[in-house]
Amino acid sequence: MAKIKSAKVIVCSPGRNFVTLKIMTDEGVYGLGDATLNGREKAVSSYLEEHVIPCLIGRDPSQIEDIWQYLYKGAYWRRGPVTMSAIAAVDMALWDIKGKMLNTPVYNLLGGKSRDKIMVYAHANGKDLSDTVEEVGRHLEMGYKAVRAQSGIPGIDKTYGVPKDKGRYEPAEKGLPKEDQWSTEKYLNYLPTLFKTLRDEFGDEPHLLHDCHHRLTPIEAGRLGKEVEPYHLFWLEDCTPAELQESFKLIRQHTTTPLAVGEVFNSIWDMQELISSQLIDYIRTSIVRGGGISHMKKIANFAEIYHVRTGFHGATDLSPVTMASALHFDLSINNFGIQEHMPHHEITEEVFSRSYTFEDGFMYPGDAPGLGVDINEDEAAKYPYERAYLPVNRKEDGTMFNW
Ligand code: EZ4
Ligand code: CO
Repeated sequence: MAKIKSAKVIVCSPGRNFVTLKIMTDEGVYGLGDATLNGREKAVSSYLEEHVIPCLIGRDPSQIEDIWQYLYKGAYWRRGPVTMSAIAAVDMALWDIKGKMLNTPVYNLLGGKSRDKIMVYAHANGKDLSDTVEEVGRHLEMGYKAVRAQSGIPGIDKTYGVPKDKGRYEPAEKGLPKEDQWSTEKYLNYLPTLFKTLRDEFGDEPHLLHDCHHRLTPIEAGRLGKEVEPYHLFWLEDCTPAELQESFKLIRQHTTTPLAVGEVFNSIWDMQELISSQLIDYIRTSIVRGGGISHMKKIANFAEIYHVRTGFHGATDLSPVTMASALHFDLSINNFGIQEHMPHHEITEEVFSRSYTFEDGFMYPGDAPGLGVDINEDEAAKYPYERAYLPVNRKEDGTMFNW
């Protein structure tokens, strides 16, 4: 029986902050897990270092489910993004180790391939209407079959999804939180025009998505969903903050636009009613947020009964270790919907090597044993942690709002 010999947390900032757990066995095999929680990185790294790693030493790394239950039930304090990100990191690393020890890719351990390729969606971020049209066109030319369109809103200074300079959008910024501005009225008046223009320009075929980023009330979301119905979005994401799961009943009464929710959720109990009452169409929780591969398997299997498919979060704050885990998972389940793909910074790719690939709008996890991701610790050491936060958001009159 192999034993966990040691484990360490690597915090680095190649382009942005990442927290990576590396678990070593006494047989020389190691596994990687992602523990990055955007803007709260050090809370998870200290949770792992102070409270989790000491409990792992000497355990059998093949007992993934038992270790998951030990960390979840054994903490007494259940759920929450810090705890669940830490458990997720351990879980990913153990699946990675199991794959390496059995010399097979993780998707094989999850039931094998359920499809040949994984459809991903890209981000098109424009400062205004014409810029957004251009960005959507650029991504379609790159081969993407699905594109999320976000745009600057006329009359609003700085908002979600709009890069400061042309090109890459990374919401977390160094230093203390920056402030965005918000007007629901200006947003709602503008958004249908954006999607009408995109359909006029690109026709019916490309899948178009949009992220409301938690900014509408249920009835406002109902209005927006209804008004964009002619442009048949693939999904409208996080239209309302979802702590109050029953609020989605109101949205459902008003629109047939498919709804995606859950990138901030961290356990099956955050979405139990949303799924079982069929109030959403896609569940967004990804491997790092939702307690790792083991817990996400339960979520995806539960969702399958209720016609809910997966649409995992895949922004740049999820490290290549989560991206790889997600791709193995996406390939293996039947109720896969789509996968978000926001390519990492070139510097990130110098620290993390990966066997997953992108081609013509689809991604592939590759056939390397385990997750197929590695970290170069010497490279990582060149990029120490830098404090960074997600922005906060205020209405035009100064009221603190949802970001
Ligand atoms: O704001 O990952 O759908 N994607 C998103 C992301 C999130 C960031 C938060 O860390 O909503 O851009
Ligand atoms: Co989102």
